[in-house]
Amino acid sequence: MAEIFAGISKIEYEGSKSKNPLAFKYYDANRQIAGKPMKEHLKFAMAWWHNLCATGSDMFGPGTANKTFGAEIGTMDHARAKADAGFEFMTKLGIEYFAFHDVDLIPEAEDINETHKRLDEIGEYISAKQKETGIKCLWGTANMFSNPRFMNGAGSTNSPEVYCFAAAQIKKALDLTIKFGGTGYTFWGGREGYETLLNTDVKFEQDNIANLMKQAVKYARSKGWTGCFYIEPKPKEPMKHQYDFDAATSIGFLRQYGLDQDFKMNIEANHATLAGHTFQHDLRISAMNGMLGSVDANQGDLLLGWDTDEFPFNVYDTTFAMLEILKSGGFTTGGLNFDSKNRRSSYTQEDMFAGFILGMDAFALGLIKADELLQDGRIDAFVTARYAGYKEGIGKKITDGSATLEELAAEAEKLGKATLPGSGKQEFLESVVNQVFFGNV
Ligand code: XUL
Ligand code: CO
Repeated sequence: MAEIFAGISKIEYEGSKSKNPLAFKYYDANRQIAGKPMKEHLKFAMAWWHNLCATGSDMFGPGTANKTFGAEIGTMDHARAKADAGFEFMTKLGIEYFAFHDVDLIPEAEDINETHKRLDEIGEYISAKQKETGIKCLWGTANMFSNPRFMNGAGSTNSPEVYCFAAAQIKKALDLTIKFGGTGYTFWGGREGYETLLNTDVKFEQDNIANLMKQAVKYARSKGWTGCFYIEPKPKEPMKHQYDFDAATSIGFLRQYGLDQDFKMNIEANHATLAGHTFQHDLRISAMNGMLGSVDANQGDLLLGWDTDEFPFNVYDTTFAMLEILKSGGFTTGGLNFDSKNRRSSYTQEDMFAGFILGMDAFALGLIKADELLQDGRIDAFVTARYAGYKEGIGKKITDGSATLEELAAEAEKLGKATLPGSGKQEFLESVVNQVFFGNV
């Protein structure tokens, strides 16, 4: 098989002094951090959709990048060429996991039976490549938002017929995920939401989505699959109101419908910021509820109101993200999947590698700095001390729930006037972060 990324050899770690654009400066796969090699903390994954399929087209112009990989688009030769390109790309970057949408793998046919035949065929091809390379599947998913039949959603559609097509796609995508040994299956509710309440029964739609998820769990478990289902929250785009708005909303939904034992969150950085949160916030909300499953690693542009899926560059953000991940005990079934794409004017094969090198280095730095912040200990110590009043006296009775409202009120009346709570010291804490970041300059 011909090399697709000819002229680009294996990307090696060369250290922070290297000026080689095609080398890692910080990601040193086997370097031990907090008792584990970097690669085990980070569990990087490549997704088919932006990296192997997207050409940079937007509503103002066609694509700029050539993703034919030597084959004609729309053919099974092209499907195989994408798989060849993907496995060569991951091998050259030392990426050990992949993620996929069903219809990223093959050209979708008019008839779903033909689509499924093509998926079976590419499934064999990809399995063989997994055996050759040892590359594993992080998660699979069904694209239930591109095909026109999903104009009103999949689980939330007003058409039972379309609902059945959603079920058929989920069943097939689950079969493939299981075949690939995938440890996760993601629901991103692209069009599960609404534009106007004038035509929408929200409660009815949410009940139907939950039923579809329950049937998916039942099916996968009946096949002996022990992996984790994920909801990937996003507040808007393409729909105006999306039901999986953020981690808090999605966790509430899972608990309401009894799905919380089988599902966790797949948090995407730019989705969190679109919801008006930081990336770290949605990771914290997930982690503290035992719901931090996996991450789609990208970053947005706070000046823009849509999902820009940029390669992660902001090391403050990757550090705060890795801090949450480290504190939660790290990934089990999940990992860091690059749901990122090159800018439209970065259209060369070298740019594809540069994007991943940037993102992997940014998360490696984030891991290093998060570990240093934990070792420094001042921030954690401050947070512990901040709540120390709850360790004794009336404070302790508050936390163990034994103080009555009368007792609490009597305490206030006894004091007459409250002393101000201790300073939040935000500026000091931010300077600790900068000191850990830039220590010796
Ligand atoms: C869309 C998005 C998706 C999901 C999977 O914003 O992030 O790629 O990750 O459907
Ligand atoms: Co995503």
